[in-house]
Amino acid sequence: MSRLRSSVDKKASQTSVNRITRSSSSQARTHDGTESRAHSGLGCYGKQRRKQTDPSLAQNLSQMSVSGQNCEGTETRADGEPSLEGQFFTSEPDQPSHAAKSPSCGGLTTIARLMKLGRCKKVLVVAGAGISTASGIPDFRTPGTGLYANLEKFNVPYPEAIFNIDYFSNDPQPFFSLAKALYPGSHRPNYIHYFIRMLHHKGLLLRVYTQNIDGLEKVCGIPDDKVVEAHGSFATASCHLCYTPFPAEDAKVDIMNDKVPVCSFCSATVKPDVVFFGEDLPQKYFLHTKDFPKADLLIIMGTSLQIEPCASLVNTVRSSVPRLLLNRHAVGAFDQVPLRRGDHMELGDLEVTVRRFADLLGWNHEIQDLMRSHEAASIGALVSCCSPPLTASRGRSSDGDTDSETDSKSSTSYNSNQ
Ligand code: CNA
Repeated sequence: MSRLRSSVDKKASQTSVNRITRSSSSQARTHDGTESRAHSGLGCYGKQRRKQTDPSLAQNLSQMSVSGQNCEGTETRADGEPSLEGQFFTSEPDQPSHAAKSPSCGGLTTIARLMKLGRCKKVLVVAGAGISTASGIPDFRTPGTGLYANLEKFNVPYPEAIFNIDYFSNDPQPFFSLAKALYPGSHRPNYIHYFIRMLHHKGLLLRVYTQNIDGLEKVCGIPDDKVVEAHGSFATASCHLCYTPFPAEDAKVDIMNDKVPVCSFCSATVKPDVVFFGEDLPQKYFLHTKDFPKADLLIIMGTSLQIEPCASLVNTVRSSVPRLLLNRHAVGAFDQVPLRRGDHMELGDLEVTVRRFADLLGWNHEIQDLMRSHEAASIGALVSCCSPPLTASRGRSSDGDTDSETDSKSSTSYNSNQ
């Protein structure tokens, strides 16, 4: 079994061979508020948190606009050859978030070239909260806008308490307050989600392993069997004590109306099946044992790689497999010198980066068409109360045929070899 671990029990869990759990590495903030990995063993995130002058989450959400990228042109050398600069560069851990000024650009061109040469046909994506910030959902750790910087309103003693199952057992309100903001339905997928769907559309996506709980990968039309929601989702709910299933819609109605959903069997609190620290990861997560050894490209996007076991998962592709990090900062193994051979990164705003990636691949117009048609169909479906579910709109999209083709290719059980 795999479990989600908090930083506090990470060491203990490393000695466990049978259970993998979600964990978050210690992390400190530098004087300028940016992320920096703390190797000192400091575990109490809350003690490191600076007092925020503006606790308004709404305002922070509105500030979460896409910022410009500062490395234009680096990946488009005159000779059209990929620059290798990125392979040997890693940003200082305490560099400000506009680290894209660094010479770490170039990874995109290299990977796009490999893809165009047909050398990447089993692409794995490991995604985190950074892919959804452009949809207006704050991540955890971005200074100022991240949820960890805005926890005053949730009244928790330390940030990770909000996803701590023992804490939830005593006081579910902080999580339910957060859940109200995160519940799928009020946010739409953005260009990045549709880029991943385009990987699928092109028949290149082996699987996306997302740590997100917003469900936007599925909302944008990536079929279920191509998505591993490693930290669960709001799609189902159950009793946090006896695991008796509870209708997810009823749980949502209760939570949205500030009522605590209660188990009909044991009367304990029901929670959406979002994986908390100390809880088992979904069975589907174990697909990684088949997927990662056969991947020929790994794209890591929008994650701080601070939560186990996903953080370590990225190290399980074969050593010859190229890995591309798309993030605002260098994280995990990409934050070390020298970079592993075959590692590339492109630092900066993710949506900007992914648009450039799509341009290099010649996919931009297709993605925009796909996005337009899918979003239009989805809005149409929402407007009409009798409409079919959002995912059913795929068949009506302009790319319906091809997507259906790849969908049917991929619609085999996730236990298949794919
Ligand atoms: P995190 O620790 O907050 O890291 C996010 C990373 O993305 C950071 O390195 C950011 O710098 C980077 N980032 C954020 N926005 C952008 C951007 N626009 N451009 C480039 N980079 C950006 O979140 P992780 O995903 O690493 O941690 C996993 C946690 C977060 C999981 O347990 C999730 O459940 C949880 N989470 C999920 C959501 C969601 O479902 N959308 C939102 C918030 C937290």
